[in-house]
Amino acid sequence: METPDAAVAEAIKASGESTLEKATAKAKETIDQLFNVSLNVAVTGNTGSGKSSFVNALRGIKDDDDGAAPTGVTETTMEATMYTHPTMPNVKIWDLPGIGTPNFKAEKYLKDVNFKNYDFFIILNSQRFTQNDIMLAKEIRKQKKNFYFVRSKIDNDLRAEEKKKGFDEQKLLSKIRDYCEKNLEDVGEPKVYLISSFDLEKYDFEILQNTLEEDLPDHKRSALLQAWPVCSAESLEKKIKFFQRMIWAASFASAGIAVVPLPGLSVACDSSMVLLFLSRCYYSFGLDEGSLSKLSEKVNKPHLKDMPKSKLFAAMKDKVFTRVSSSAALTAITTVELLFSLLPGVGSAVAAGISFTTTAYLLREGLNDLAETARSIRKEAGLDIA
Ligand SMILES: Nc1nc2c(ncn2[C@@H]2O[C@H](COP(=O)(O)OP(=O)(O)O)[C@@H](O)[C@H]2O)c(=O)[nH]1
Ligand SMILES: [Mg+2]
Repeated sequence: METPDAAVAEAIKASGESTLEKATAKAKETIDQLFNVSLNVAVTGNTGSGKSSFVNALRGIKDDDDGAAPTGVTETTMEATMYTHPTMPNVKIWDLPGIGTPNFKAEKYLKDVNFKNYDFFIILNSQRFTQNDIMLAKEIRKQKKNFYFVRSKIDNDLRAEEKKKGFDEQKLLSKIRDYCEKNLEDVGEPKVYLISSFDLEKYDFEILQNTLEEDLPDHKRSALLQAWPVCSAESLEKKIKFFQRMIWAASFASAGIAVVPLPGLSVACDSSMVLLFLSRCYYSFGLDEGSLSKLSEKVNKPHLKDMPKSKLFAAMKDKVFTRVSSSAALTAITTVELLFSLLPGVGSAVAAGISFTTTAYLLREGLNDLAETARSIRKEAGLDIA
């Protein structure tokens, strides 16, 4: 490990600032943004187009999980239903009412659902886009918000055709995409993303993610990167790099800057910030119980859930009970435990007063450990060819 001065100097350099004071001030802002940034995603479209299923998919939960948006039911309210992201309370996915009624009025609809609340809209359709979709998109644009057209249930279309002679998946996908886009010439030929809520690893889900990242302002992009489900090896690596870039700030924050990222959690205690940071990584990489059980069901490998993993992973798995990172669950892991899991041989005397150097080291090692675990699970699941 480096000497304390070297670690501090390195963190200042990573901050892009020239002095310790400026770096700590920037760290406070960065960490505050990391933990508290809000994002509101509106999911709209016809009744039956797959809105509620898409909402659940974005939240990384199964349709029959507790707290899932009910699917396959006819909507009866004209109100938007809010679903918080399971691990980021400030990220909210809104299941909007269906727009399929014959006398649909886009302007009134947007007013009714409080359109100002949303960062962007996703307009779903499982067939061809209709006049209502187009009217809605135009009205959203008029209100200076972004919208994205998503053609849902694409797995159904493929299944219906795959037994036919001469079936070519790429050709069929292009055909559907062209058909939908032609249908939308009226709104300036926007891109249409083909998606199956049952398999986010396939089709255009990742392209949609990349587009959203490009379109969102910096601070919102951070929420998206953390909350968006892992849908490819690349998207996992992007998340890992994102958290790596935050380590300098988390190190300063752990060193006692007055930041209170969650109510009731004192960051005066060095380990809270380290744990909070690592728990964000843990959830963001899809290592929590809910995500793993969803994955193991999908690839039909029950053992994935219980794969032997790192000591840090085990320490977090046993202690982080709820999917929302609550302060109570986090403080249940003690500094000593964390140190033992990451730095075998470190005694409790050291744990009593961990230094800047140790904190920075813990953050880096902890992140690497979780990243490796996430990579090996993807490999074992057969998602990435080794
Ligand atoms: N095959 C397939 N079925 C889907 C998909 N998304 C939704 N569904 C099904 O379509 C039906 C309507 O979905 P739901 O999410 O309730 O639509 P909503 O009325 O727009 O909220 C349900 O039976 C879902 O299981 C998908 O991506 N693929
Ligand atoms: Mg619904």
